Amino acid sequence: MKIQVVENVQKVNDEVAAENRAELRARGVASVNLMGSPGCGKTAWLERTLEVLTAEMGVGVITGDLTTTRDAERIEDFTPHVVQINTGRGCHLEAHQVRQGLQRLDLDALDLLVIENVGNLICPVSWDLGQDRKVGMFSVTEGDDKPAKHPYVVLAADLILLNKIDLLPHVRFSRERFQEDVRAIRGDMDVLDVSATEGTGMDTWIDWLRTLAPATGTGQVVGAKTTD
Ligand SMILES: Nc1nc2c(ncn2[C@@H]2O[C@H](COP(=O)(O)OP(=O)(O)O)[C@@H](O)[C@H]2O)c(=O)[nH]1
Ligand SMILES: [Mg+2]
Repeated sequence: MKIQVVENVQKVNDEVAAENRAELRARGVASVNLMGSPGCGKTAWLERTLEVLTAEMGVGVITGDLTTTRDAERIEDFTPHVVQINTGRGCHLEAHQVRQGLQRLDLDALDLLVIENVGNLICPVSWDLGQDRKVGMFSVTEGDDKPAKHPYVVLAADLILLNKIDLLPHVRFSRERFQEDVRAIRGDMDVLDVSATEGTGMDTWIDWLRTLAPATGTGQVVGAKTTD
């Protein structure tokens, strides 16, 4: 009986995620679900991204956090299109919460929506939100063994960002080992070294986002996946 309940919850989530996906497609908004540990630098990387990207396209952010509005307050300095979702004790965002977020955003003003998931490498992975792409973020301060220990985020992601690369000289971290472990899980996975504080990797990241969400304002989402 318990298993049945869990299955139903997941099924309802997938149905709502499909609605989110359909609505975002219909409104011409590409979407990215950004997942990573607490403190890996998701918000910092988004701040830096918005600094560049808002000059050429409409970018909205839905940010998930247990109890505070601090990330939304940070993002608000860069775009008015931001919604904070508080999950309470929930360790991940679910599609119905994103649905509520979408209802509070002016989708016609957006070309791209980035969803900053709750800081966690496990729970967010299995919950479809209706996004076009999933991005997994690690940082060098977490240690080079994290992809091996959290393979599911690597399996689910379309791109892996390795943040805080500026701190590489100061921490015990083997980029080779990190890369090898990622490739052992997903041979085709791209890993992009980035630094939110230095701006490293920003050009490549912005190009990746541009391909996903060309700033046409005409509702074209290029290469959007039809399924999650
Ligand atoms: N040195 C360095 N610190 C960073 C970088 N990115 C984020 N941080 C710091 O890491 C901490 C957590 O960042 P935050 O964006 O709040 O992480 P989040 O919890 O993943 O959203 C903050 O003190 C940031 O200033 C980076 O690229 N390099
Ligand atoms: Mg954050």
